[in-house]
Amino acid sequence: PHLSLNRLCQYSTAASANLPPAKTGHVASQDEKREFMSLFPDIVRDLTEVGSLSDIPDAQKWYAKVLQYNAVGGKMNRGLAVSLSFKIIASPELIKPETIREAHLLGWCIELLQSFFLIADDIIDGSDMRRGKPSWHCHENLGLSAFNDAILIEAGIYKLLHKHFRNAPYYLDMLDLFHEMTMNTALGQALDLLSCPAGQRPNLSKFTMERYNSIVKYKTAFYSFYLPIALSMYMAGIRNTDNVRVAGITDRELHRQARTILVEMGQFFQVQDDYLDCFGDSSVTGKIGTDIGKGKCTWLSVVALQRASPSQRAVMEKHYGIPEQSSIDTIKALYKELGLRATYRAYEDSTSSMIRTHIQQISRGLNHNVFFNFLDKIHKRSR
Ligand code: GPP
Ligand code: MG
Ligand code: MG
Ligand code: MG
Repeated sequence: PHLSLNRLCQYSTAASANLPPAKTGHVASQDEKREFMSLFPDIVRDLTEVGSLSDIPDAQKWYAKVLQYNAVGGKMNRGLAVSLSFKIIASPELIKPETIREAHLLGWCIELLQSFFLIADDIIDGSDMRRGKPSWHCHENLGLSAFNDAILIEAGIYKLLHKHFRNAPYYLDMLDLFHEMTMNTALGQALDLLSCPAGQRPNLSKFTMERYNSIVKYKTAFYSFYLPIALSMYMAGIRNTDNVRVAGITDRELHRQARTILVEMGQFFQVQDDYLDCFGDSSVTGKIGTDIGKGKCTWLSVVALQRASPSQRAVMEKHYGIPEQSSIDTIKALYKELGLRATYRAYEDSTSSMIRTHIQQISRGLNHNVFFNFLDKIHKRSR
Protein backbone atom coordinates (compact mmCIF):
# COMPACT_ATOMS: atom_id res chain seq x y z
CA PRO A 1 0.00 0.00 0.00
CA HIS A 2 1.33 3.48 -0.80
CA LEU A 3 0.32 4.81 2.60
CA SER A 4 1.89 2.74 5.33
CA LEU A 5 1.01 3.50 8.91
CA ASN A 6 4.54 4.57 9.68
CA ARG A 7 4.60 7.08 6.88
CA LEU A 8 1.15 8.26 7.82
CA CYS A 9 2.19 9.12 11.32
CA GLN A 10 5.46 10.42 12.63
CA TYR A 11 3.91 12.04 15.65
CA SER A 12 3.59 9.70 18.59
CA THR A 13 1.48 9.82 21.70
CA ALA A 14 4.68 9.95 23.72
CA ALA A 15 5.66 13.24 22.10
CA SER A 16 2.38 14.87 23.07
CA ALA A 17 2.96 14.16 26.73
CA ASN A 18 5.73 16.78 26.73
CA LEU A 19 3.59 19.54 25.31
CA PRO A 20 1.95 22.06 27.61
CA PRO A 21 -1.85 21.97 27.41
CA ALA A 22 -3.31 24.32 24.77
CA LYS A 23 -4.06 27.72 26.29
CA THR A 24 -7.63 28.91 26.14
CA GLY A 25 -8.39 32.03 24.15
CA HIS A 26 -11.06 34.59 24.91
CA VAL A 27 -14.06 33.41 22.94
CA ALA A 28 -17.69 33.35 24.05
CA SER A 29 -18.32 33.95 27.73
CA GLN A 30 -17.37 31.08 29.98
CA ASP A 31 -21.02 30.63 30.91
CA GLU A 32 -22.11 30.21 27.30
CA LYS A 33 -19.31 27.77 26.74
CA ARG A 34 -20.26 25.79 29.82
CA GLU A 35 -23.91 25.77 28.79
CA PHE A 36 -22.95 24.58 25.29
CA MET A 37 -20.61 21.90 26.66
CA SER A 38 -23.29 20.68 29.07
CA LEU A 39 -25.23 19.35 26.06
CA PHE A 40 -22.40 17.14 24.89
CA PRO A 41 -23.30 14.09 27.01
CA ASP A 42 -26.81 14.27 25.52
CA ILE A 43 -25.34 14.42 22.02
CA VAL A 44 -23.27 11.30 22.69
CA ARG A 45 -26.30 9.58 24.19
CA ASP A 46 -28.55 10.54 21.24
CA LEU A 47 -26.01 9.07 18.85
CA THR A 48 -25.01 5.95 20.71
CA GLU A 49 -27.89 4.89 22.88
CA VAL A 50 -30.63 4.84 20.32
CA GLY A 51 -32.31 1.43 20.39
CA SER A 52 -30.81 0.11 17.19
CA LEU A 53 -27.20 0.22 18.42
CA SER A 54 -27.78 -1.90 21.50
CA ASP A 55 -27.40 -5.06 19.39
CA ILE A 56 -23.90 -3.94 18.35
CA PRO A 57 -22.40 -2.86 21.69
CA ASP A 58 -18.81 -2.87 20.41
CA ALA A 59 -19.65 -0.36 17.69
CA GLN A 60 -21.71 1.64 20.16
CA LYS A 61 -18.76 1.94 22.55
CA TRP A 62 -16.39 2.74 19.73
CA TYR A 63 -18.63 5.52 18.43
CA ALA A 64 -18.79 7.11 21.88
CA LYS A 65 -15.00 7.01 22.07
CA VAL A 66 -14.66 8.57 18.60
CA LEU A 67 -16.99 11.40 19.60
CA GLN A 68 -15.28 12.05 22.88
CA TYR A 69 -11.83 12.26 21.32
CA ASN A 70 -12.73 14.29 18.25
CA ALA A 71 -15.73 16.50 18.90
CA VAL A 72 -14.40 18.46 21.86
CA GLY A 73 -11.21 20.34 22.66
CA GLY A 74 -11.39 23.09 20.06
CA LYS A 75 -12.36 26.73 20.45
CA MET A 76 -15.99 25.88 19.56
CA ASN A 77 -16.46 29.29 17.91
CA ARG A 78 -18.58 27.78 15.15
CA GLY A 79 -20.83 25.84 17.49
CA LEU A 80 -21.31 28.75 19.87
CA ALA A 81 -22.05 31.18 17.05
CA VAL A 82 -25.49 29.69 16.37
CA SER A 83 -26.99 30.55 19.76
CA LEU A 84 -25.09 33.86 20.03
CA SER A 85 -26.49 34.96 16.70
CA PHE A 86 -29.93 33.55 17.45
CA LYS A 87 -30.14 35.61 20.64
CA ILE A 88 -29.39 38.75 18.66
CA ILE A 89 -31.68 38.24 15.68
CA ALA A 90 -34.67 36.32 17.02
CA SER A 91 -37.85 38.03 18.16
CA PRO A 92 -37.89 38.20 21.96
CA GLU A 93 -40.80 35.78 22.28
CA LEU A 94 -38.71 33.15 20.51
CA ILE A 95 -35.83 33.37 22.95
CA LYS A 96 -36.47 30.80 25.67
CA PRO A 97 -34.62 27.82 27.15
CA GLU A 98 -36.07 25.33 24.61
CA THR A 99 -35.02 27.35 21.57
CA ILE A 100 -31.59 28.18 22.99
CA ARG A 101 -31.14 24.46 23.49
CA GLU A 102 -32.12 23.87 19.86
CA ALA A 103 -29.59 26.48 18.75
CA HIS A 104 -26.94 24.65 20.79
CA LEU A 105 -27.94 21.35 19.17
CA LEU A 106 -27.40 22.92 15.75
CA GLY A 107 -24.09 24.25 17.05
CA TRP A 108 -23.09 20.71 17.92
CA CYS A 109 -24.03 19.60 14.40
CA ILE A 110 -21.51 22.15 13.08
CA GLU A 111 -18.90 20.95 15.54
CA LEU A 112 -19.48 17.41 14.24
CA LEU A 113 -19.11 18.63 10.66
CA GLN A 114 -15.86 20.28 11.71
CA SER A 115 -14.59 17.08 13.42
CA PHE A 116 -15.43 15.08 10.30
CA PHE A 117 -13.49 17.51 8.09
CA LEU A 118 -10.53 17.69 10.46
CA ILE A 119 -10.02 13.93 10.67
CA ALA A 120 -10.00 13.77 6.87
CA ASP A 121 -7.90 16.92 6.49
CA ASP A 122 -5.23 15.66 8.90
CA ILE A 123 -4.93 12.36 7.04
CA ILE A 124 -4.69 14.22 3.72
CA ASP A 125 -2.28 16.92 4.96
CA GLY A 126 -0.16 14.48 6.97
CA SER A 127 -0.73 16.55 10.11
CA ASP A 128 0.14 14.55 13.19
CA MET A 129 -1.21 16.84 15.86
CA ARG A 130 -4.55 18.53 16.46
CA ARG A 131 -5.85 20.45 19.46
CA GLY A 132 -2.70 19.59 21.41
CA LYS A 133 -3.14 15.82 20.99
CA PRO A 134 -2.18 13.32 18.32
CA SER A 135 -4.50 13.60 15.31
CA TRP A 136 -7.08 10.82 15.30
CA HIS A 137 -5.24 8.81 12.62
CA CYS A 138 -2.12 8.97 14.79
CA HIS A 139 -3.96 7.94 17.93
CA GLU A 140 -3.22 4.31 18.80
CA ASN A 141 -1.96 3.78 15.24
CA LEU A 142 -5.45 3.99 13.77
CA GLY A 143 -4.07 5.03 10.40
CA LEU A 144 -6.53 5.01 7.53
CA SER A 145 -9.23 3.30 9.58
CA ALA A 146 -9.66 6.74 11.14
CA PHE A 147 -11.39 7.66 7.91
CA ASN A 148 -14.34 5.42 8.75
CA ASP A 149 -14.73 7.33 11.99
CA ALA A 150 -14.94 10.56 9.98
CA ILE A 151 -17.87 9.03 8.09
CA LEU A 152 -19.47 7.96 11.39
CA ILE A 153 -19.25 11.50 12.71
CA GLU A 154 -20.75 12.97 9.55
CA ALA A 155 -23.65 10.51 9.71
CA GLY A 156 -24.25 11.66 13.28
CA ILE A 157 -25.16 15.15 12.04
CA TYR A 158 -28.14 13.82 10.12
CA LYS A 159 -29.18 11.54 12.95
CA LEU A 160 -29.32 14.54 15.31
CA LEU A 161 -31.11 16.77 12.81
CA HIS A 162 -33.69 14.06 12.22
CA LYS A 163 -34.21 13.40 15.90
CA HIS A 164 -34.62 17.02 16.95
CA PHE A 165 -35.80 18.97 13.92
CA ARG A 166 -37.75 16.69 11.59
CA ASN A 167 -40.99 18.51 12.40
CA ALA A 168 -39.54 22.00 12.21
CA PRO A 169 -40.72 24.14 9.26
CA TYR A 170 -37.09 24.78 8.35
CA TYR A 171 -35.94 21.12 8.48
CA LEU A 172 -35.51 20.81 4.71
CA ASP A 173 -33.72 24.16 4.46
CA MET A 174 -31.25 23.00 7.10
CA LEU A 175 -30.65 19.64 5.44
CA ASP A 176 -30.05 21.36 2.11
CA LEU A 177 -27.69 23.80 3.79
CA PHE A 178 -25.57 21.11 5.45
CA HIS A 179 -25.35 19.27 2.13
CA GLU A 180 -24.44 22.41 0.23
CA MET A 181 -21.80 23.43 2.77
CA THR A 182 -20.26 19.95 2.68
CA MET A 183 -20.13 20.09 -1.11
CA ASN A 184 -18.52 23.55 -1.09
CA THR A 185 -15.94 22.52 1.49
CA ALA A 186 -14.95 19.41 -0.43
CA LEU A 187 -14.69 21.47 -3.63
CA GLY A 188 -12.42 23.91 -1.80
CA GLN A 189 -10.39 21.02 -0.49
CA ALA A 190 -10.10 19.70 -4.07
CA LEU A 191 -8.77 23.09 -5.24
CA ASP A 192 -6.37 23.15 -2.28
CA LEU A 193 -5.05 19.73 -3.29
CA LEU A 194 -4.81 20.61 -6.98
CA SER A 195 -2.18 23.27 -6.14
CA CYS A 196 0.23 20.53 -5.17
CA PRO A 197 -0.81 17.22 -6.79
CA ALA A 198 0.69 14.12 -5.13
CA GLY A 199 4.08 13.23 -6.47
CA GLN A 200 4.50 16.52 -8.33
CA ARG A 201 6.24 19.79 -7.58
CA PRO A 202 3.76 22.57 -6.70
CA ASN A 203 2.78 24.59 -9.74
CA LEU A 204 3.77 28.07 -8.55
CA SER A 205 2.34 29.77 -11.62
CA LYS A 206 -1.09 28.88 -10.18
CA PHE A 207 -0.34 30.59 -6.86
CA THR A 208 -2.26 33.81 -7.49
CA MET A 209 -4.27 35.80 -4.93
CA GLU A 210 -7.38 35.20 -7.01
CA ARG A 211 -6.87 31.44 -6.89
CA TYR A 212 -6.06 31.62 -3.19
CA ASN A 213 -9.27 33.52 -2.45
CA SER A 214 -11.33 30.87 -4.24
CA ILE A 215 -9.65 28.03 -2.35
CA VAL A 216 -10.28 29.53 1.08
CA LYS A 217 -13.77 30.79 0.28
CA TYR A 218 -14.79 27.23 -0.49
CA LYS A 219 -12.70 25.15 1.91
CA THR A 220 -13.17 27.32 5.02
CA ALA A 221 -15.47 30.32 4.80
CA PHE A 222 -18.80 28.70 3.96
CA TYR A 223 -18.93 26.08 6.67
CA SER A 224 -17.10 28.07 9.34
CA PHE A 225 -18.83 31.44 9.02
CA TYR A 226 -21.92 31.36 6.83
CA LEU A 227 -23.28 28.03 8.12
CA PRO A 228 -23.73 28.97 11.81
CA ILE A 229 -25.35 32.30 11.04
CA ALA A 230 -27.57 30.84 8.30
CA LEU A 231 -28.82 28.20 10.76
CA SER A 232 -29.65 30.85 13.32
CA MET A 233 -31.49 32.77 10.59
CA TYR A 234 -33.58 29.72 9.74
CA MET A 235 -34.52 29.34 13.38
CA ALA A 236 -35.28 32.97 14.02
CA GLY A 237 -37.86 35.40 12.87
CA ILE A 238 -35.55 38.00 11.35
CA ARG A 239 -35.39 41.55 12.69
CA ASN A 240 -33.67 44.28 10.71
CA THR A 241 -31.33 46.96 12.03
CA ASP A 242 -34.36 49.03 13.10
CA ASN A 243 -35.54 46.09 15.19
CA VAL A 244 -38.51 45.56 12.89
CA ARG A 245 -39.43 42.00 12.08
CA VAL A 246 -39.10 41.48 8.34
CA ALA A 247 -40.19 38.80 5.91
CA GLY A 248 -39.63 35.07 5.94
CA ILE A 249 -36.86 33.27 7.74
CA THR A 250 -35.53 32.08 4.41
CA ASP A 251 -35.41 35.57 2.88
CA ARG A 252 -32.95 35.22 0.01
CA GLU A 253 -31.66 38.76 0.02
CA LEU A 254 -30.84 38.63 3.74
CA HIS A 255 -28.99 35.36 3.26
CA ARG A 256 -27.08 36.75 0.29
CA GLN A 257 -26.09 39.84 2.25
CA ALA A 258 -24.97 37.84 5.28
CA ARG A 259 -23.09 35.38 3.09
CA THR A 260 -21.08 38.13 1.40
CA ILE A 261 -19.80 39.51 4.71
CA LEU A 262 -19.29 36.10 6.30
CA VAL A 263 -17.32 34.79 3.33
CA GLU A 264 -15.03 37.82 3.66
CA MET A 265 -14.54 37.03 7.34
CA GLY A 266 -13.89 33.37 6.56
CA GLN A 267 -11.20 34.28 4.06
CA PHE A 268 -9.59 36.53 6.66
CA PHE A 269 -9.75 33.65 9.16
CA GLN A 270 -7.95 31.28 6.78
CA VAL A 271 -5.20 33.87 6.10
CA GLN A 272 -4.66 33.85 9.87
CA ASP A 273 -4.62 30.04 9.86
CA ASP A 274 -1.96 30.07 7.14
CA TYR A 275 0.12 32.61 9.03
CA LEU A 276 -0.11 30.56 12.24
CA ASP A 277 0.85 27.38 10.35
CA CYS A 278 4.27 28.96 9.75
CA PHE A 279 4.74 31.53 12.52
CA GLY A 280 2.36 30.34 15.23
CA ASP A 281 3.31 28.70 18.52
CA SER A 282 2.39 25.00 18.51
CA SER A 283 1.72 25.01 22.23
CA VAL A 284 -0.99 27.62 21.55
CA THR A 285 -2.37 26.48 18.18
CA GLY A 286 -2.30 22.81 19.23
CA LYS A 287 -1.08 21.80 15.77
CA ILE A 288 2.20 21.55 13.88
CA GLY A 289 2.47 23.36 10.55
CA THR A 290 2.75 21.32 7.37
CA ASP A 291 1.94 23.86 4.63
CA ILE A 292 5.49 24.61 3.37
CA GLY A 293 6.57 20.98 3.28
CA LYS A 294 3.36 19.99 1.50
CA GLY A 295 3.61 22.82 -1.04
CA LYS A 296 0.24 24.37 -0.18
CA CYS A 297 -1.11 27.45 -1.90
CA THR A 298 -1.18 29.66 1.19
CA TRP A 299 -1.47 33.40 1.77
CA LEU A 300 2.23 33.53 2.71
CA SER A 301 3.38 31.70 -0.41
CA VAL A 302 1.22 33.87 -2.69
CA VAL A 303 2.45 37.13 -1.14
CA ALA A 304 6.04 35.85 -1.19
CA LEU A 305 5.77 35.14 -4.92
CA GLN A 306 4.22 38.58 -5.55
CA ARG A 307 7.24 40.21 -3.92
CA ALA A 308 10.04 37.85 -4.90
CA SER A 309 12.92 38.90 -7.11
CA PRO A 310 13.85 36.37 -9.83
CA SER A 311 16.47 34.82 -7.55
CA GLN A 312 14.04 34.63 -4.63
CA ARG A 313 11.49 33.01 -6.92
CA ALA A 314 14.12 30.44 -7.83
CA VAL A 315 14.47 29.64 -4.10
CA MET A 316 10.72 29.05 -3.97
CA GLU A 317 10.88 26.84 -7.08
CA LYS A 318 13.69 24.80 -5.57
CA HIS A 319 12.58 24.43 -1.93
CA TYR A 320 8.81 25.01 -1.67
CA GLY A 321 6.93 21.76 -1.15
CA ILE A 322 10.00 19.75 -0.10
CA PRO A 323 9.30 18.19 3.31
CA GLU A 324 12.98 18.18 4.41
CA GLN A 325 13.58 20.45 7.42
CA SER A 326 16.43 22.27 5.63
CA SER A 327 14.10 23.28 2.77
CA ILE A 328 11.40 24.38 5.21
CA ASP A 329 13.96 26.49 7.06
CA THR A 330 15.11 28.03 3.78
CA ILE A 331 11.53 29.03 2.93
CA LYS A 332 10.91 30.42 6.42
CA ALA A 333 14.10 32.48 6.12
CA LEU A 334 12.91 33.78 2.74
CA TYR A 335 9.54 34.74 4.25
CA LYS A 336 11.37 36.70 6.94
CA GLU A 337 13.66 38.33 4.39
CA LEU A 338 10.58 39.44 2.46
CA GLY A 339 9.13 40.98 5.63
CA LEU A 340 6.02 38.82 5.60
CA ARG A 341 5.42 39.09 9.34
CA ALA A 342 5.02 42.85 9.08
CA THR A 343 2.95 42.50 5.91
CA TYR A 344 0.66 40.15 7.78
CA ARG A 345 0.27 42.54 10.73
CA ALA A 346 -0.68 45.32 8.33
CA TYR A 347 -3.02 43.01 6.43
CA GLU A 348 -4.68 41.93 9.67
CA ASP A 349 -5.40 45.52 10.72
CA SER A 350 -6.54 46.76 7.34
CA THR A 351 -8.72 43.72 6.60
CA SER A 352 -10.32 43.87 10.00
CA SER A 353 -11.25 47.51 9.56
CA MET A 354 -12.37 46.95 5.97
CA ILE A 355 -14.75 44.19 7.13
CA ARG A 356 -15.97 46.52 9.89
CA THR A 357 -16.77 49.14 7.27
CA HIS A 358 -18.60 46.60 5.13
CA ILE A 359 -20.69 45.56 8.15
CA GLN A 360 -21.61 49.18 8.84
CA GLN A 361 -22.67 49.60 5.23
CA ILE A 362 -25.35 46.93 5.57
CA SER A 363 -28.72 48.57 5.60
CA ARG A 364 -32.11 46.94 6.08
CA GLY A 365 -30.37 43.72 7.05
CA LEU A 366 -29.36 41.72 10.08
CA ASN A 367 -28.33 43.35 13.32
CA HIS A 368 -24.68 44.32 12.90
CA ASN A 369 -23.69 42.74 16.21
CA VAL A 370 -24.08 39.29 14.67
CA PHE A 371 -21.07 40.09 12.52
CA PHE A 372 -19.14 42.26 14.98
CA ASN A 373 -19.29 39.50 17.63
CA PHE A 374 -17.82 37.00 15.22
CA LEU A 375 -15.15 39.43 14.02
CA ASP A 376 -14.10 40.31 17.57
CA LYS A 377 -13.53 36.64 18.25
CA ILE A 378 -11.01 36.20 15.46
CA HIS A 379 -9.21 39.56 15.40
CA LYS A 380 -5.57 39.18 16.52
CA ARG A 381 -6.07 35.50 17.27
CA SER A 382 -3.10 33.29 18.06
CA ARG A 383 -4.93 29.96 17.96
C1 GPP B 1 -8.67 24.15 6.46
O1 GPP B 1 -7.46 23.84 5.85
C2 GPP B 1 -9.77 23.45 5.77
C3 GPP B 1 -10.43 22.41 6.29
C4 GPP B 1 -10.13 21.92 7.66
C5 GPP B 1 -11.52 21.76 5.52
C6 GPP B 1 -11.22 20.31 5.24
C7 GPP B 1 -12.24 19.81 4.31
C8 GPP B 1 -12.45 18.52 3.95
C9 GPP B 1 -13.54 18.20 3.00
C10 GPP B 1 -11.62 17.39 4.45
P1 GPP B 1 -6.11 23.56 6.67
O2 GPP B 1 -5.56 22.28 6.19
O3 GPP B 1 -5.24 24.77 6.59
O4 GPP B 1 -6.60 23.41 8.17
P2 GPP B 1 -5.61 23.07 9.40
O5 GPP B 1 -4.54 24.13 9.43
O6 GPP B 1 -6.50 23.15 10.61
O7 GPP B 1 -5.06 21.71 9.14
MG1 MG C 1 -4.69 20.75 7.40
MG1 MG D 1 -5.84 21.08 4.52
MG1 MG E 1 -3.84 25.42 8.08
